[in-house]
Formats: sequence, C-alpha cells, structure tokens
Amino acid sequence: LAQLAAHLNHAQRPGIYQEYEEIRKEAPPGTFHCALAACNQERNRYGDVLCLDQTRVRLKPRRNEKSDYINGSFMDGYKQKNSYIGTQGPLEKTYAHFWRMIWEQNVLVIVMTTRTDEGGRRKCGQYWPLEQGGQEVYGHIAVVNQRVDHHAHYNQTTLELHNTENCEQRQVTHFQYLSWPDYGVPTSAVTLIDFLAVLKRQQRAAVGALGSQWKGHSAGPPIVVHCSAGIGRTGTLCALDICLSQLQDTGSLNISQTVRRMRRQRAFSIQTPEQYYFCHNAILEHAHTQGMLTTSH
Ligand code: PTR
Ligand code: PTR
Ligand code: PTR
Repeated sequence: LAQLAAHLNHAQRPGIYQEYEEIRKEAPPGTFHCALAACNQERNRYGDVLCLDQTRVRLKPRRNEKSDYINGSFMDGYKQKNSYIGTQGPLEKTYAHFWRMIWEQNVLVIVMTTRTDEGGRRKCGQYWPLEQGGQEVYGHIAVVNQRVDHHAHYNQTTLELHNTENCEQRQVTHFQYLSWPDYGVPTSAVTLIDFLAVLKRQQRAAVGALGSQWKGHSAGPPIVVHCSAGIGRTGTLCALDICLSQLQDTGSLNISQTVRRMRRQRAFSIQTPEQYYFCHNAILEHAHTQGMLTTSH
C-alpha cells in the first residue's frame, strides 16, 4: 500500500497522460463486422463507437427480425465475469432493443452517467418514463415508473417491467448520475465513489431478494452502465469499481492493466487522458478518506 501511495503521489500528470496515450495506441483485439453491417448503422449512436463482435451482447432472435445487434458489450469486473454491460445511450430507434436486453439479461440495476441533453445536444434518448406514475411501452416490454427519489448528485427511480408476451413482471432500479459532463470528469471523486457504493448495495439487495430464482453467479446479472457513447464515462466508472474492489481485496491495484483489459472487451473505454488521470486521483482520495494511507504527501 505504501508503494501504491508512493506511485500515486509521485506519478505526475504528464506521466499518466503518456501511459494513457500508449494504451490508446493499442488496436482493439477483435472485429467489428456486426457493428459495421449496413443494416445496423442506424443502431449506433456514433459511427466511430462500435462493439467488438467477440464481446457484444446479442439480442435473442425474434421472428421477422434480421439483426440481433445492440451497441452493448459484456465487461468483466473484479474476479467476476460479465459484471457489467457497457452500452450507448439508447436512441429512439433502439429503445425496444434496450429493454429487451434488460429483460433477456435479467438486469436489476441500470446506471446512467449522462443527462439526456448537454450543451444543447441530445446525448441520450428519454428511454424510460420520467415522471412518477408514468408508463411507456417499448416493444413487448411495458415500463411503469413507480417512484423517483431525488438525491444531491443522482436520481433513483424504481421501474416495474411487464413482459406483455408472458405476463411476467419484474422490478429494475434506474440510477442517473447528474454531475458528470461528457469528455469531462466528475466534480467530486468522493461523491462518485459514494454513488458506486449505492449501486453495489442496490445490486446486492436485488439479487438477495430474487433468492433461489436467480440461478447465475452470486454477484447477480450484469449491471448495465451507459453514458452517451458508452465508453468514456462508462469506462471510467467501471474501471474505478474494479480498482477499488482490487484495492479492498489485495491492498494493491493496477489501473493500467484494468483499463487495458477493459478496452479488450468494450473497445475505446475511457475516452480522455483526464478521465484516466481521474481514476488515479479518485483512488488516492478514497484511500486517504478511508485512512488507508498513513504517509502524507
Ligand atoms: N460524434 C460525431 C462525429 O464525431 O462525427 C459528432 C457528434 C458529436 C455527433 C456529438 C453527435 C453528438 O452528440 P449527440 O449524438 O449526443 O447529439
Ligand atoms: N464521435 C463521438 C464524439 O466524440 O463526438 C464519440 C463519443 C461521444 C465518444 C461521447 C465518447 C463520448 O463520451 P461518453 O462515452 O462519455 O458518452
Ligand atoms: N507500480 C506499483 C509497484 O510498485 O508494484 C504497482 C502499481 C502498478 C501501482 C500500476 C499502480 C499502478 O497504476 P498504473 O497501472 O496506472 O501505473
């Protein structure tokens, strides 16, 4: 831990930026055939943010539908396969795909780290009913907004999903973090790390409530994380989560390795050198507030 502190304390911003540049130069280890297929173009929010074929989430085949494509990728967590699905902010044309993915992957927690509009531009569609009591139907999934809780930095919304084909019903919690502009970094590391803790608590509670109904691994189904493109803020949040878990488990961490591994699954994860630097700084700040570092800087 002392070593880590020394590393973080002495790591100068230019060195960390340089390290990020090297990571960014590495080509994604896979193919983008499906994401590039002509019929799937309208399913990508950004023409230059595509999913690797090897890790993309496939929608279950349906009659009369030719494509199983959604711009979303499975991402491993700390010692856990498929902890997250990183995905783009849904487009109007993909709302129904998004909700199908949520249903098919048994998702319990959705994390949104963008606002729908930023700087006068649409960053993400309004893909869920915003108002308490509101209801919308997306393909064969009906979504009811049961309750909204407003917190200083995020909103927490309880959604009830109805599958109109088999009449099953489920609850999903939607979190929207409000203090994080795109290409930027959050206004406060501690606030974001507190937010992470809230997400994990909710996931644990929801998996626990499923009891024996849930047959997958103990951490539960993937947590869906999205921003606008689903790489910058999404990658930063997931990288932080992984590094903090590793730190807690082993007392050490490796940010560059975590980010490299992540980019092999969700290509282009972490979009700017500032976001990469933020990961370092946030962990250091966290370690200080937790009293994990005895040396001061
Ligand atoms: N990403 C586009 C490009 O590089 O060509 C430009 C672009 C930037 C398009 C932002 C849209 C943008 O925002 P939004 O899709 O959220 O409105
Ligand atoms: N081509 C887009 C652009 O740069 O405008 C791609 C893009 C958009 C990349 C947003 C990252 C973005 O940020 P985030 O992944 O945090 O939404
Ligand atoms: N360099 C540390 C050591 O002395 O073993 C371990 C370490 C490695 C700590 C990397 C932090 C690291 O972060 P980054 O991968 O961003 O350099």
